Amino acid sequence: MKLVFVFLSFCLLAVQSLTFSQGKVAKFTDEMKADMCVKIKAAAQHGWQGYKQYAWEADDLKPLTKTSGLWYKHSMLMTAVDAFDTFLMLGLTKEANEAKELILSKLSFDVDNEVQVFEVTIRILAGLITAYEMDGNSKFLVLATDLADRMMPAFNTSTGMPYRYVHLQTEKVRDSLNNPAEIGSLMMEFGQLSKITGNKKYYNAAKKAILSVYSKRSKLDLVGEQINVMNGKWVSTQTHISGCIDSYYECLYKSWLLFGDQHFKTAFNKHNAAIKKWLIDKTDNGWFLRHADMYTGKETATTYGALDAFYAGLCAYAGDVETAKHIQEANMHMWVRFNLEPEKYNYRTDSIINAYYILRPENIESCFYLFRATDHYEYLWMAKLMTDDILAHCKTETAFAGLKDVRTFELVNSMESFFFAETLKYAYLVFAPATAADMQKIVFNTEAHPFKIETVKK
Ligand code: DMJ
Repeated sequence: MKLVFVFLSFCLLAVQSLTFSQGKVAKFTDEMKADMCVKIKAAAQHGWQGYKQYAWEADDLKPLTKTSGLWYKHSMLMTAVDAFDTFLMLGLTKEANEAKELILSKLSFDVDNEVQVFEVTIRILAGLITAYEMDGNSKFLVLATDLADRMMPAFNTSTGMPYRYVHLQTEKVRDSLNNPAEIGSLMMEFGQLSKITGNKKYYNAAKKAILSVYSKRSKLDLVGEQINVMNGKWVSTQTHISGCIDSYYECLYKSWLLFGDQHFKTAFNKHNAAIKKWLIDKTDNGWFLRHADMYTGKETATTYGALDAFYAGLCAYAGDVETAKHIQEANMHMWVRFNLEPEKYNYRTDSIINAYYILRPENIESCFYLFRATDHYEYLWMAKLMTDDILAHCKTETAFAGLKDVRTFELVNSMESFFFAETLKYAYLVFAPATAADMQKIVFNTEAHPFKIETVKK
């Protein structure tokens, strides 16, 4: 059995390299694109149906036990808020109306919840801002402003970098050991709220925070993965582009696009040059990114994974298609090597470190940016393969579930809200007409909520 499995994996890899590396990529027809869009819309409806049936008003659905899940004491309607703008972009009007009705009738932040600033900002605050921008109902903006105001005490530190947790009623803050991703990724949401409301305090607080991280970079222009927000000292000097750092880089570039503030562009350019110099590891299977020490640049691990896959898309978005292409080759290798991509993988020893797959979007997200940058069919084929794998192996009777182990397809009892916000959205947008997401007019936050570049003030 094991031998058959190894043989099949080998064949799949061989087919993959023939399909994607010869420069002779088969045409992806308009009919095929339309078919993919239909499938993805049906998947979004299936997942939402499961949430409605078994987890209505909760944060998320536990798809295997058919029960509901809460992040904190009181529901923040994580799934509904994260999914709303995806339903709008996919043209799922009924589902969008159901989510809107639920949010506007039930969501309140005057609750006894201590929340993680980063997660609640990228999912809930962002979802409410885009809901306001796309739908126009001012109640979304009232909710967004209330939430942001309740989180503002987190920024009250000598460095300007926020605490990780804040209580929504008491303003009590907790956990001064934060990381660049959780600090820097607040810029787009708080900044956009300032643009809409005309109140600069959100923009200023988030800008001070992200540039404070930048000011702590090493001489190599790299940052570590954990920092004390009280004294600005690095607690971990490990550097990479994975979790804890990833969206800090992403948000610097995107904040420049969104606000036109040169500080962000300068910071992104410096960091990006350093990433390319110190972290890119060119292998026969594509370009991976290593872990290293931020002060010496010395390699500390050859670990890569599902989260790292975003960087190909970011490079393509920032105009460096050549680098993006090679990294996407590595992303694709990681995907087909094990049926589906694992959370963490040692690309040098070719072994899995963490075998789970929790419906993450980054690899398909990179296909989206690369297709938009090149118009090359190969990124449609890649996105199709990934989407089909997810639909085949993660679909349950009630909704969708992550995998405990990508080698065995054993399921895990979780359907993350980013499956709606990001995975299904990027999958759909790769195949949909370009007008479905006009990238001259919007910038996606790290959770794929589309912020308008020109915002009409309220
Ligand atoms: C999302 O919440 C965001 O994309 C974040 O930046 C990283 N992790 C998840 C998706 O994998």
